[in-house]
Amino acid sequence: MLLALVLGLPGGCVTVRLDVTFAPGSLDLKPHGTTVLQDPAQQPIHVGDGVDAQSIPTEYRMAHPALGRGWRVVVAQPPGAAELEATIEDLAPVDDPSGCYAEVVVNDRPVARLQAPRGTPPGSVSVVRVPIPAGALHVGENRLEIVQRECSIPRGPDRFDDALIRSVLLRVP
Ligand SMILES: [Ca+2]
Repeated sequence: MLLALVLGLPGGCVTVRLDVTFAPGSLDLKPHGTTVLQDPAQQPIHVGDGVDAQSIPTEYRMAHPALGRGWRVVVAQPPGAAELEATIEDLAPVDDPSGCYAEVVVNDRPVARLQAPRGTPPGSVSVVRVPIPAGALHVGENRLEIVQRECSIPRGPDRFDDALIRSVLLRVP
């Protein structure tokens, strides 16, 4: 899976992204309706630093997960605003005492935080919807990522929350 960290760019140069694993290939954004980035029937993806990750089910838990998951999304015509719907297990809630959170990043720009509702108990599965502003996606290939950000209150070696991405949908009205 680490091989997926190496991204080929147009022009033949190669950059290495250390913290996000990209899904193989690319997906065409449907001009209207739902584009499936991560199908709930696919193997869920453990993201985080792998430290204090006991709440991730053992069958999906990785010793060295990537901090995030990315997808390459090809857009044929300029889209308006879109909505991202993510189903994530053990996502840090808004009132997480350690200040951990996940973020949606489009073409290296943070566009929204992904947080479970206040008071969500650890281990819960949350469905979170956030807007992707018009202009964030451009015509051509885009990189959309869900990334764990460093917790604001240190917990020893546990610096990033661990969570399990079960599905990711992109909706264009
Ligand atoms: Ca962790």
